[in-house]
Amino acid sequence: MSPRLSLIERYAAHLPVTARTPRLSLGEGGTPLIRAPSLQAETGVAEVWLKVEGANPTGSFKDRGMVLAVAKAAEDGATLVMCASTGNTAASAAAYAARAGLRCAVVLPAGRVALGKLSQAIAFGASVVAVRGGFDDALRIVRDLAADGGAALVNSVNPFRIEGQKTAAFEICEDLGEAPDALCIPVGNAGNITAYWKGFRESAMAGLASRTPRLLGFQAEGAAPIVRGAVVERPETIATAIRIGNPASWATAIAARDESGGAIEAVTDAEILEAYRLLATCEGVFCEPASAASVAGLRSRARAGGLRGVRVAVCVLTGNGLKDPDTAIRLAPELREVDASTRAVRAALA
Ligand code: AN7
Repeated sequence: MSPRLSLIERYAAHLPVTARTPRLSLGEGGTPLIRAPSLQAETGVAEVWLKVEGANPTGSFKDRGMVLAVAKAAEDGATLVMCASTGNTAASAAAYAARAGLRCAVVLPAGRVALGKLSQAIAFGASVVAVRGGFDDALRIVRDLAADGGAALVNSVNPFRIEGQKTAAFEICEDLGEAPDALCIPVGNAGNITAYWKGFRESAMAGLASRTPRLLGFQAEGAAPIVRGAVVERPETIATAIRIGNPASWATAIAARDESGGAIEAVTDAEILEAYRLLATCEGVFCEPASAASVAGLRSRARAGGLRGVRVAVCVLTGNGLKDPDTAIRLAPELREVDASTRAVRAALA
């Protein structure tokens, strides 16, 4: 049996790759699309599917775009890649840079990056700097630093990131044999909703689908600049991955929303955490809090009657639950500790 094709090889015809682009891969893409029966029963949507992006090599969708951004940086002769990050971009950049033999520098908001992501950036050997500020400050700083051309910037302002990430839309159309009616997706810096819209449009042009879906994007209520129509100076949410007040891909997210006939709405932290818990306990899928914003949004629209005409919905679960063990444990009841006897354990479980 031969191993499955890497993302760059599989989608080469749709990506800006040349004969000189390194065939870099850590096994990204080809993630599961699984049914969500509990959500179907609750929302009345006939088919609800989860696109489990936490199954990517570093545990988030970022790997799809990062493999291409780092490969292109290597092709261009770069020796250093750089990014700002709420955590997942940093983990992914650090991994692909290590694989490609490039150095990696990441700038993070101090104290606001989930433990799993920080461990990854460190383990993969990146130079990590935490700034006293938010993601938006970190992005401004790396844009400054990269402006002299000394480092390849691999945030989603890098067009290769969007190109790589659009492949998730191709996969969904291939797996369903058609585009879904609606795609629910968390929105932070807004690169991913931009990428999906490009991917769905190209899927339709390539004959993988006969139409395009409505894109339903969801921001956390305390970090919802696109919903409010204004920059949020001090974004706040438990979903640290999407704690972003001034998204870089704002304009293209609005285009995706409007051209697809969709919407970008806010969900509360309470709704996010309820969806997070339901996904794990009822569907057996452990995603990180930001990812659960897509399902929180699906549920909130279902309650409000906002899913009329939607027979097939896909929720993008952008990152793995293991990324943020602190949140999982903080929500759980205290762990009980008893004597190491059958009797004591039976009593504790009763
Ligand atoms: C799990 O890693 O911005 O709207 O620096 O990690 O494309 O930004 C992460 C974003 C959703 C939002 N879900 O995607 C970063 C970063 C998870 C994420 C998003 C992120 P975009």
